[in-house]
Amino acid sequence: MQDIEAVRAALRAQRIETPSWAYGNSGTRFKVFAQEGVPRDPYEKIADAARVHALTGVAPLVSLHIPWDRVDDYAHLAAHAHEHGVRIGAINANVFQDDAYRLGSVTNPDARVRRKAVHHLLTCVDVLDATGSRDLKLWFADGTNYPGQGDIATRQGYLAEALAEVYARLGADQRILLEYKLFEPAFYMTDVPDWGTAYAHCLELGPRAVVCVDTGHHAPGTNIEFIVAFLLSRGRLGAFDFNSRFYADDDLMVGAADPFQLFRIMHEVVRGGGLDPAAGVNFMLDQCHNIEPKIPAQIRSVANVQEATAKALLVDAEELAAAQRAGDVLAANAVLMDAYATDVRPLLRELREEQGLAPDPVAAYHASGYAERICAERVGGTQAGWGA
Ligand code: RM4
Ligand code: MN
Repeated sequence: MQDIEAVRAALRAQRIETPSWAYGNSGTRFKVFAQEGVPRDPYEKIADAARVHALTGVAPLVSLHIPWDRVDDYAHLAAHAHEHGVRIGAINANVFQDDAYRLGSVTNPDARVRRKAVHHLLTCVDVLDATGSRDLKLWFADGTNYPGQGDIATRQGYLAEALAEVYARLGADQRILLEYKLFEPAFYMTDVPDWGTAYAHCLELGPRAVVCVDTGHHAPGTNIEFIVAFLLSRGRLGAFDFNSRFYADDDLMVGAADPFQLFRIMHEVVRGGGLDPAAGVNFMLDQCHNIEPKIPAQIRSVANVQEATAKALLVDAEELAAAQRAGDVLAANAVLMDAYATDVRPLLRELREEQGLAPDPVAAYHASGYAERICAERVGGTQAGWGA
């Protein structure tokens, strides 16, 4: 039997970070459907993130994307977050939306473009300093569309050089989260396509370079929990970008497409000690809400992560280990399935009530009048979206 008090304590301690871009307008390359009440600037995005935290009690951090969330005074933005009861989390460096990056950013064949990209990454470290953030998240859209377009090994060298320069600039408590992605926007070859490449670069850089696993960035059928278990065992699992995919990088709500996969991932996290804050795993969401209302979708996503975590915590580790030692295949599998089949929603409702929160945060959001208020107040100006 699992110690239920330990399960409760672990759930109370878990923190989930929400992304500023989830609150802005988003869509596909076919259409962006604007929504009423969407934030016009990073200050309003942070206010929405703070709502999610106020209702869930476990989401006190919000990631920024630079330049989407560019402001003149980042310390002021951090103070605004603080006033709203949240903090700035990971800083996502965006080097994929400037015309100069057509052939890549840090792996561009032109040294001047590489310099421009590295300069932006270094500027993002300044943002970390100003906001007190720990993590610089690097995702590169770099790659090639056609065989022969670029030299793969040369580009790996450029990547290593750029990463080394940024790593050298980090403060003692700051980290690089290196994210990988199988394909898109480059379709033939991507410069950081998989966890192995990210891990190899992190090893070369040093202990404060760790891998970010975006759950949407794998080929169908990939055993993501293996990747999680491996990286965690080597001290290199830095963060998750949680979301759901049916086909490619769909960025849908975490736990929506395959809640069982999310459970299996969280089982490896629990098993490997990744829930302990000392392990340094940052549980972030990287989602876009194209057709559904954004704030309740974030609340639901936070709850989905909590549910998967609760189920993973309920796995009877001793019984599982005993069945594995005995080679009892069916018993071992049953231990996992029993935990997965448990309805943990009553437990989570109880934990929320203990904290003085409403047991159903989505219902509480709808009852709060916040949605009506932002629709009435946020009139005029330019709504935030990709690129703003
Ligand atoms: C990328 C990657 C990054 C995210 C951008 C918007 O595919 O997942 O983490 O910041 O999209
Ligand atoms: Mn991501």
